Amino acid sequence: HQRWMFSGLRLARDGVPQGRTFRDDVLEGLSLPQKALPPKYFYDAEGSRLFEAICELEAYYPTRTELALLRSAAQDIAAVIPDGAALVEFGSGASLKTRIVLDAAPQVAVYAPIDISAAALSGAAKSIRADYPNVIVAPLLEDFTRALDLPREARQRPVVGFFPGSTIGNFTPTEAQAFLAGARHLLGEGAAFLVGIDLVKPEAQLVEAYDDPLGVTAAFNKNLLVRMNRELDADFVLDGYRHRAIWNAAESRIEMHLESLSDQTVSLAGRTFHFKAGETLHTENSYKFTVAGFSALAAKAGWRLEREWTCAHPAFAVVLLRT
Ligand code: AVJ
Repeated sequence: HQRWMFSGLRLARDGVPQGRTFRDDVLEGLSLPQKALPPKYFYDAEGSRLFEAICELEAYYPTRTELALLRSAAQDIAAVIPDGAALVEFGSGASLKTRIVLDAAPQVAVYAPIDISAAALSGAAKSIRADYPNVIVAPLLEDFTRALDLPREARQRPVVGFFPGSTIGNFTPTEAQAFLAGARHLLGEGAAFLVGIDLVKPEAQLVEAYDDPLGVTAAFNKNLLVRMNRELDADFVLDGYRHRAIWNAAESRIEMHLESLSDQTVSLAGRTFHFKAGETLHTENSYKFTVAGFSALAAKAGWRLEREWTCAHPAFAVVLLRT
C-alpha cells in the first residue's frame, strides 16, 4: 500500500492513520453493556502531555524503575544489537528511553519510532535527529498494532524491536499474543525484541500509581471526555464523573474507569447515551505480569525469552525476546 508524506511524518494507507475512526470506536464502545473505549485514544496532544506528567510522578513507579533498569543493563543490551541495526519502537511517545539505548549502542543506524500521536512523534523525531545526527530517523504515524511493514530505511538491516513502558499491559492476553505474533512478522526472522513489563506487586502500590494524590491520572482519564466533547461534539459534564482505579485480581490487571456520579444523558455525534448513577466507562486495562507468565505468552507467539533484567522493588522487568 501507498504511504503519504504529511508534515514530515509518514502515514500508512491513504493519509489516514487508521481504518476505524475515533467516532466509530466511541459509538461502538458507548453502546456496549459495559461501556468501554480503547486506551489509545488517551493520546491526543494534551493526553500525551499529561502522560509525560504522570511519568514524573512519585506515585507512578514504572517509568523511573524502567529507566534505571535500562541504564544498568545498557551495556548488555548494546552487546546484543548488531552493527547497522534498525531499532523499531512501538508507541515511542517522547522517545526518552530510546536515548539510553542509542547512547550505549552507536552501531544503531536507523531509528523507526511508531506512534499514534502526531505531536509526540514529530517532537521526538526532531529531538532525536538533533541529538543523534548519525542515526537515520524514519518515523511512522500509526497505531502500532496496525503497522504492517517496516519503513524502507529499516529494511535489509538487522532489526531490534523496542517496546518499553509495559504498554503491552494495555492488551488482553489474547490481544497481546496477537500483537506479539504480528511484531514477530513485522520485525522478521532473527530479530531481537526488548519488552518492558510491569510485574505483579502489592495492591496498594498499584492503585496509588493509577490514582495519584495529585490527580494527574484523573485528569488524563477525564481528558477522554474533553476529547469527545471537542472532536465528536459531545456534551459530557466533566464534574459529572469521577476517576476510578481498581485492581482486578482475577485478571491480574489495574482497570481505569470514569464513574457517572448521577443518572445522566449525553449527546454525541447526533446520538444519545444514558449513564446510570454509578455506571462506568471502562477506559483502560493495565495488566501486571510474572516473568514466567509473560514468557509463556510470548512463546505462544513464536518468541523465546533469551534474557531478563529485573528490579525487585518496585517489581519490573525488561526482557529480551528472540525469534
Ligand atoms: C502507557 C499503558 C504503560 O498502563 O501504566 C499510566 C498508561 N495509564 N497511568 C500504564 C497509564 C494510567 C500506562 N501505559
